[in-house]
Amino acid sequence: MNTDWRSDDGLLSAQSGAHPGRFITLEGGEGAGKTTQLRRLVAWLQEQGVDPLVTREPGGTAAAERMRGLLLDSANVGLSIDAELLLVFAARADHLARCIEPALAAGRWVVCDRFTDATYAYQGGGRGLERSRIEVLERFVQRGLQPDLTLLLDLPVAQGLARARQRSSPDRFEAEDLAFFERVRTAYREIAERSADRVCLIRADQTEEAVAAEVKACVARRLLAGVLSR
Ligand code: T5A
Repeated sequence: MNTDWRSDDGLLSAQSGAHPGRFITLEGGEGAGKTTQLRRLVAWLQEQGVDPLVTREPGGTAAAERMRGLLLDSANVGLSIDAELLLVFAARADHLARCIEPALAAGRWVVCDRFTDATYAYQGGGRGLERSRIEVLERFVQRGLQPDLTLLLDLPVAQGLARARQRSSPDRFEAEDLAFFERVRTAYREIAERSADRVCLIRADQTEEAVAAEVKACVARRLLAGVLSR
């Protein structure tokens, strides 16, 4: 990913749009095509007159990007699971306070590559952490804030890993075994079932164009109808 994801607080307030802020997240396993679809979605939203803030997790602020570095660095192979979970939420707390919440408060749309569903999928499903421990931190850090819409790109694990590994050398997560990623996928699919009102499950084993068409249809149906009819 080459995009500079850091937010600039001055820019956020200067660019607040006329539409009420909406919070969209993209989720999925490794190599599911989130970044590819995020770029397409943002370009399409701009055509519709919505200029969203584009960000990612872990990361999105200078400090959270440094925490991302710690989380992804293969040198930290022995990092404890609790430390991993706390780092994920420490990064999220900074990202929310200094990037996402000010943008939403200013009426701006936010499109974010991964959010807390990834914690339930990777630390909960993949690492086997109890859901209740994640819920405590979610309540503490998010104080009720949830995405308005989550686009979950679902792909067989082997296919996603092949795509991801073709592109770059494995980070600390990508070095996990197949069973880890099968648990991640199962956890994501369970989230989609449990939160069907928020999550759109999209088959990602299609062409980029076909996936993009489903993404647009989902956003138009769930979020844009009110905006376009004004
Ligand atoms: N993490 C994150 C946690 O453990 N807990 C958390 O709470 C959070 C927030 C972050 C890591 O952190 C972990 C999970 C992750 O391991 P990341 O960079 O966000 O890392 O996640 P990755 O999945 O590693 O991101 P990738 O950039 O590798 O995958 P994407 O974004 O899903 O895929 P993308 O778009 O880069 O595409 C990958 C390749 O596939 C091709 C693309 O051209 C590219 O080469 N591609 C397609 N090929 C064929 N058909 C299509 N439809 C295609 N779409 C894309």
